Amino acid sequence: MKMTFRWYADKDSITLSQIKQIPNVSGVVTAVYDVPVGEIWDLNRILTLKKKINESGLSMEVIESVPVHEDIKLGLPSRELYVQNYKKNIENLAKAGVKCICYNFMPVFDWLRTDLKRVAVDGSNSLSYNHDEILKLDVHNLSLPGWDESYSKFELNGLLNDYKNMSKQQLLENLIWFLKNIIPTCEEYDVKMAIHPDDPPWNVFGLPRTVSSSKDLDEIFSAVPSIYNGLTFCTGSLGAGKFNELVSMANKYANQNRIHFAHLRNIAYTDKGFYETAHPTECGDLDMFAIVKTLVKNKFNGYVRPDHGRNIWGENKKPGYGLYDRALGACYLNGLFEGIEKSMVK
Ligand code: DNO
Repeated sequence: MKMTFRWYADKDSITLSQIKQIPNVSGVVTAVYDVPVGEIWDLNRILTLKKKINESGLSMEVIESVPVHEDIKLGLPSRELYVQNYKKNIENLAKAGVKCICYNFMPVFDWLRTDLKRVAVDGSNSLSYNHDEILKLDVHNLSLPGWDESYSKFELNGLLNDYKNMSKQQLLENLIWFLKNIIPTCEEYDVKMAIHPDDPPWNVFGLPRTVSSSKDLDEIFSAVPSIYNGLTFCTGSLGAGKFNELVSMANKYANQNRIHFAHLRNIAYTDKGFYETAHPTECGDLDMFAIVKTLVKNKFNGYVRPDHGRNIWGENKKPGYGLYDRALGACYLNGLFEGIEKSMVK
């Protein structure tokens, strides 16, 4: 596996040299951030970003994300233009040596939590989700942690309305249309697409979801069988749904060579949802050891990153994306991979 670390480029208060000092991290996962969704990323900007990262001794082989324009998810006629732009982005990223693109197909919100700073008994804080709190919200007057800056109330109401009558099946068809259009470009330029599962993996505010379960993934892969149509195996997102059997999913999709990228993090269930914990198995409800063991057993050779960390040791960074706890997560995961790999060779 190739251990990476998410870095929000110039907007990130964490530096490349700090990331380089985390043992065994070989690359960053990043994006060109200030281009409106659906537009083309200028090749020179991509190359400048890559140069800066390479000069710090790190690689830039994974992009998270190239966002998909809502018109594609909605299946509007303007999707024809946006998909051409998406293909151009794949081509430009390939020219800069990018090998894998993480993206999602969630309408409107690409993750949802009800609290970005749930305080634990040890004083650390992390993101959490409580379904009762979601149900209490007025859908026409939403204010959600982490999203208030992204949409005005007017835009949000418009988008929610656009999706009002869309079924899960229709959203899936729109995803398949998108994949059928872009995968030939991915094959030509050797760039693997890694779809991020729904987070959380159930419908919220009546918005359809189509990447929540093993059944969903099977449909997506059988509709577009190319190996370039793959998965970001996000344990926290899939694992939030207790119906998802993570070890058997890891087994199935690693065996099919579909897992191009793994987001490895742990969560703990509550009566009404979940909260994010430190990475080790004993800190949450996901068996990180069994998941990693299954990946190794299937000769998984993709990219990995520690996912959301807590804010610890007085750090007060972007929720989920501080330095300290993600660095601890990377070290823990490195240890798991090394231990399992070496014991399997014996
Ligand atoms: C949240 C992330 C997501 C992810 C996108 C991928 O922390 O896991 O925002 O980057 O869903 O497109």
